[in-house]
Amino acid sequence: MASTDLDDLNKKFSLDNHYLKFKAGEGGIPLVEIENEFATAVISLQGAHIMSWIPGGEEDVIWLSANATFAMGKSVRGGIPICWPWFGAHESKTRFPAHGFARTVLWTVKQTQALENGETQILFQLDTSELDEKIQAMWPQATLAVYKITMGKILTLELVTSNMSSKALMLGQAFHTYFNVSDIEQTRVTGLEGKDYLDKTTGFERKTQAGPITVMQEVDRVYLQTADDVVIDDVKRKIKIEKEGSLSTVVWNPWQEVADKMGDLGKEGYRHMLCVESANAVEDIITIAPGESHTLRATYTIN
Ligand code: TA6
Repeated sequence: MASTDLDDLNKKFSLDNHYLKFKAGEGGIPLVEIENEFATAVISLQGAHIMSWIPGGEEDVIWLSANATFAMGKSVRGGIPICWPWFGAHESKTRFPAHGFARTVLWTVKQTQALENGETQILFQLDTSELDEKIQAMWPQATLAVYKITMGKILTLELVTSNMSSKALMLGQAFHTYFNVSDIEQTRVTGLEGKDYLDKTTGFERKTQAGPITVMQEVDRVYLQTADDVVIDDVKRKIKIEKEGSLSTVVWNPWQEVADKMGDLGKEGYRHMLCVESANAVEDIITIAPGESHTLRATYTIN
C-alpha cells in the first residue's frame, strides 16, 4: 500500500550524499524533491508524476501550468503524467477516465539510490490488485507497474508493466510529457518526417507528415509505427527524446480556443508548452501474455 507518512518515507528513503526529501505538496499530496550535482527534480507521489526537472544552468525542461490544480484523485495539467493502462478514451466505456487511472492514484515508493555516476534513482510501484474497488471494477486484470526514474544531466524514464493475470493484457500507455518551450510558433519537431499519423482534430483522419512539425493551430496527432528518436528544436535549446518499447509518438498542443475551454492551462500557457509523448496508442497498443512484461523507456537530453 502507498504510504503518505512523510516521517516514515524520509526515514526509509532519504540518501546520505544526495538531497532527497519527502514533503507535503499542494492539496496535501506528498511529493519528493531531489537534488544532485547535475540537476533538481520534483515528483508527486500521486501518479509518480514528475513536476519539474532542471538540469544545471537550464530553465525547467518540464512545463507545469501556473493554473494547475492539485487535489487527490484529480489529474494535474503539466509535468509528466503517466497514461496507463489505456491511452485517451477507454475503447468501450466512455465514462471511464481519459488516459487511465495511473495519474490519479498514489504510487508506492520502493527504493531510492545514489548511483556511482552521481545520478539519483527512485523506484515507484503500482499494483492494481491493491487499488480500491472502484478502480478494480474498471480494471479487474491484475497488473503491476514498476517505474524507475533516473535523474541527472539526462532524465531516464522506465516503465515496466507485468501481466499478473491468466489472460492476455491489452496495454495502452504514454509518458504524456509537457515540454517547456520558449515560443511555440518558433518550435519545430524533427524525426517524424514522412510518417503516418492519425489527426484527432479531423476525426482521426490518416495523414502523412511532410517536413518538420510546426505548431500554428491546434495539433493533436498520434504518429503510428514510430520507434524513432525525435528532437524538439526550440529557439533556445534542443531536447532529444530517445525511446524503446514505444511504437507511437503523440504530439499535442491545444492552441488558444481549446486551452481557454480547458480552464487549467492558463491564458498564454499554450504558447510555452508542447506535449511529445512516447506512447503505445490506438493501433499500436501492446499485448502482454500472462506472466510476461513490457518495458517502455524514454530518455531526455538537452543540448
Ligand atoms: O495526448 C493528447 C491528448 O489525448 C489530447 O487529445 C488532449 O485532450 C490531451 O491528451 C489532454 O488530456 P487530459 O485528459 O489530460 O485533459
